[in-house]
Amino acid sequence: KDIIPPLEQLMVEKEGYLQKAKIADGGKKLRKNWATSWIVLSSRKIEFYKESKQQALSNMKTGNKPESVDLCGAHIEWAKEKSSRKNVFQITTVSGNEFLLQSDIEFITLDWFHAIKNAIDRLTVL
Ligand code: I3S
Repeated sequence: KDIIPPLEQLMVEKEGYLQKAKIADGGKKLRKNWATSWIVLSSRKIEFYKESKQQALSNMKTGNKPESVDLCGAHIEWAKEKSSRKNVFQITTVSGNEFLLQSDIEFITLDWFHAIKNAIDRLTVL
């Protein structure tokens, strides 16, 4: 049978490419490994795709799943000290996953930071 998710979960607020490095999983530190990710922000979650948007869309048929990050209770902060790169911010989830996100282009990074922060703040008020 079809399961229809609530409309708000389907609403994409922002999507695009950023550099991403996952640095902790469930509180356990991981070796930093930067890679380009296609990122989709909706009201409650962020999805990280390893591949390009086009590849991701064609992979959906084969059931290739993105990494999904629950924004409920998550934290976002600038993380200058975590990398030699510029424009780096960190998202930390309730489950103890930590992600660094980065772009060399400042306004792109700022747009993403504020879009994600707004989503997190809205979830906190609810
Ligand atoms: O915080 P670190 O350990 O200096 O991060 C660098 C390393 O993760 C490095 O990989 P290796 O662990 O294989 O040496 C990455 O290639 C670098 O990009 C990391 O530093 P930056 O400053 O780029 O985040």
